[in-house]
Amino acid sequence: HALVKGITTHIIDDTEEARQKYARPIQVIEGPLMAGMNVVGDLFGAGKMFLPQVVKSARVMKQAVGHLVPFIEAEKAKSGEAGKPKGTIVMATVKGDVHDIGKNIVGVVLQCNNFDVIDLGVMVPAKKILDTARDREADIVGLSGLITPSLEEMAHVAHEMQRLGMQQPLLIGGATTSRVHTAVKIAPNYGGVTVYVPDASRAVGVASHLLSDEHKEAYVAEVAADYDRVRSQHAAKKGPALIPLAKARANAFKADWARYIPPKPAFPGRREIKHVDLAELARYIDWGPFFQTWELSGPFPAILDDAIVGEAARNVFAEGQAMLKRIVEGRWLTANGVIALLPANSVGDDIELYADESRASVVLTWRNLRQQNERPQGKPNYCLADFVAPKSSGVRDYAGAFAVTAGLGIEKKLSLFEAKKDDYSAIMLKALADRLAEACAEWLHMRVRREFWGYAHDERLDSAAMIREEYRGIRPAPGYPACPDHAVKAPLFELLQADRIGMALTESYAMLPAASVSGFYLAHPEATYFAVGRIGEDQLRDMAARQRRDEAALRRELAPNLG
Ligand code: B12
Repeated sequence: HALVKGITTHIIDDTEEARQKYARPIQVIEGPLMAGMNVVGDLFGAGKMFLPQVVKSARVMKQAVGHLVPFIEAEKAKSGEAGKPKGTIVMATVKGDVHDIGKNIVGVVLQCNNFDVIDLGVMVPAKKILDTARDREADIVGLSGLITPSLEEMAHVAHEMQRLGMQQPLLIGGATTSRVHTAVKIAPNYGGVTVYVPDASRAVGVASHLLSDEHKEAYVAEVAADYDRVRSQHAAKKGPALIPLAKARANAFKADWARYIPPKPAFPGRREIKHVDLAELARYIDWGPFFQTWELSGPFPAILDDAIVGEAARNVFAEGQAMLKRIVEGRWLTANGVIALLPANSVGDDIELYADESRASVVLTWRNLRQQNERPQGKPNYCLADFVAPKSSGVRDYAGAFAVTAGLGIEKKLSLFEAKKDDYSAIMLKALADRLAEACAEWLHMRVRREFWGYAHDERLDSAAMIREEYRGIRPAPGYPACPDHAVKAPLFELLQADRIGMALTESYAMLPAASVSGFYLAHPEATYFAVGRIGEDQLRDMAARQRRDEAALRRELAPNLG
């Protein structure tokens, strides 16, 4: 009962009582605990129980197992035998990437279903993943990644598995991964089976099929046939009709620069904003994605009254609020930000940021991509550079850069939760840190508009209006659809000296701490978000020339936009 309901209060006493009742400690796991987890698994599979509850049940299970392990070990030392899990899965977030909420959720759900999960954490090089898989005789390897550079790293791991003659199934998951990408770019590197897993609820079914003597063959054949189909559809797919880059440029968005008077930043230059008041940030939280993390779908606040997920949403929301209060009052996290507001002009599709008003010294060139798909009549082919006055116009425009984090100090609390085998609280804390990071980006952008740049000093929007982006200006973040190139974060971090507020970049341009956001500020009233989408070979060549980079390397980086 405690397990299914996720109640931890008497778990050690109850487990001890059960241990004394059964002949062997392993029987407590194989008997009542597994029976409870099976109920949880079935209810989750049938859509009658939701992820927060599953993770809470897993917490009960882990704590109970934690109590039993010493007894099992003692017995094993005597008899030499142990209980057998369904299979061993080595999981990791790939090299260069720092995101692990999704992976951790999958790990918990698999453990609930009696899989032995060896979680190697984040930023794990291929060699370590594959050495571990070999040494621990893993049955399955699972990879996770959130940002596009991780896609290439996953293809590399698959390639390595082939080179090493491995046979284990490879599971692929994480926000940027997809069935098409897995079928087209990852699976062909590896002779073993590669499967894309869209979410935690699917992971158990996939792993069980792959390890079942009865179902494996048919399942592998089904996946192979499906991916063959995906590959041929992908090869045959024409995608949107593209126009030549020159034509796209001719159809750029054209602001009326002759009549535009760019607002001059009230406080130009670099500025650190440290130890931001977390209580203040809490007011700017967009709760929508919080429910997404917990796999509860629906818009906030309507989700709280939803007929199906409403109760689960209310519970996890209440517990999220309670932990948020503890984060704020106990100062569990530190939120810092840094901005730079600088003279800027566009030169073609590039945006140049200058050291000072002389505009003689370029401190950062942000090279942007332009939409190249055929646009409906009257619609421009956007590029972010369109929103900054061209150098040739003589108009003295400005742009901003920012980096914020709300994840400083998180490890201390996380290790406490991990020591207590409390995945639920660890995932909750990470999800809240992410929300605070986004809120910090929102809050700082508001202060930039109202004070530091000051072009909207009388702006007064409530947080709902802010979430709807009813303000002037945008804050595009590298990696988002309007600016898919992550690499610009390197010069951006240098310009901002982001290390001084405790932030760093990995080799794949993921930011540390994980709960971080960085990007640019553009203030033109008509500046808007858009998706660059597919680009042509001519734009790839043009970009390689602008960046003075090897075309092949750039091709790999821009692969998601090349189709
Ligand atoms: C919340 C969020 C964030 C949070 C952090 C999220 C986190 N900790 O994971 C914050 C606000 C910090 C953030 C920041 C950024 N983000 Co963001 N973010 C999102 C968002 C809105 C939701 C992601 C999420 O949490 N989903 C819920 C979790 C539980 O799902 P999940 O991770 O996908 O995991 C599930 C499955 O994928 C699967 N799974 C995952 N791993 C594994 C492993 C195995 C083995 C298996 C079987 C299954 C499996 O099961 C999981 C559970 O169901 C997405 C958009 C979207 N709708 O996906 C963008 C998104 C992921 N972000 C994106 C980007 C670009 C960024 C930034 C680079 C922006 C910037 N310049 O600042 C930064 C990077 C941060 C950093 N540290 O480097 C892009 C990435 C695409 C790209 N081109 O690279 C996305 C897709 C948005 C977009 N549309 O462009 N982000």
